[in-house]
Amino acid sequence: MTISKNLRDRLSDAESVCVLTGAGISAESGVPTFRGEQGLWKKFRPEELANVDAFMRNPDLVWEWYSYRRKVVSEVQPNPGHFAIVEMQNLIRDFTLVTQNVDNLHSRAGSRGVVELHGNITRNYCIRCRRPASEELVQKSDKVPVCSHCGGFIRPDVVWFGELLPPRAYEEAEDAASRCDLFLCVGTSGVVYPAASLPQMAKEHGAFVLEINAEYTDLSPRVSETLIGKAGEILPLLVRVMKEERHHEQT
Ligand code: BV8
Ligand code: ZN
Repeated sequence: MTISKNLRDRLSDAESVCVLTGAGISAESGVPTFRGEQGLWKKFRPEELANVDAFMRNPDLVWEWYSYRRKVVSEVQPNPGHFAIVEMQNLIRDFTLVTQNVDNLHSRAGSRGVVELHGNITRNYCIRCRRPASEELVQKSDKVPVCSHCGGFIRPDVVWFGELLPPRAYEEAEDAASRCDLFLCVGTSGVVYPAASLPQMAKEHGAFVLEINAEYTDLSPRVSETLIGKAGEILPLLVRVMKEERHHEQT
């Protein structure tokens, strides 16, 4: 993979970097993506399961889907793509990682202050009193558990379709996107809003927007450059170039 002169300069000079990740960065860890050919789960589309109505209509089915996904993410490891982002955070003073993923793999890899736009599947809470549910209550139930305090259903702490993103998280993401001079968009199909509006926001504020994806996406026509390939291979390469360029300047 050749790194263009333009991108090399950006990697060398960037003072403020914002990274947006989607399911593609976890694919090499073995976590199925949403809209890939292997699909996430049987015949259902995420939009049909990841919403409140589906949960209220059939809480056990939705709970089972999340229990399956929790089990998958507990059995996999972060991959070189996640670790490269940790290294990048150590190189850049003003660095923000924004993720759409709920699999907790960035935090497990060592990323600090991860902005979780769509929540985190390892956290659950009561829909009535909103108390956090204990790990052992969650683990032992294959049916939807009920809150030991008020009897309400327990749900995963993720943002479902039609639900607002956590306001503070989205604000932090918008701030980072509008002040960065380099925006990396990694492993996302750019289908889900408002997360998918962040690359455009960065570009409008003058950032160099680099897309890294296994294929071209809806975002591709609107970014500065697209690198086609695996995040787990491209991100370590970018960090190597960043180190070379910056070490070079330091000497
Ligand atoms: C809201 C948590 C507002 C749950 C998720 C019509 C037009 C525009 C918008 C809408 C619309 N109708 C409805 C909306 C709004 C809706 C939306 O955007 N819908 C889409 C489907 C059209 N958005 C919402 O509802 C949001 N809320 O807007 O509220 C509001 C206003 C007022 C009042 C009330 C509400 C909430 C959205 C959050 C939904 N929750 N997840 C869960 O996970 O169970 S979204 C879900 O999709 C995941 O979080 C996931 O991260 C996200 C995005 O998917 P991607 O990450 O991009 O994954 P995908 O599989 O699509 O793509 C993977 C990519 O990786 C591919 O491109 C592939 O090529 C690439 N890849 C694969 N392998 C690799 C790779 N790349 C590199 N290396 C590899 N190895
Ligand atoms: Zn409760």
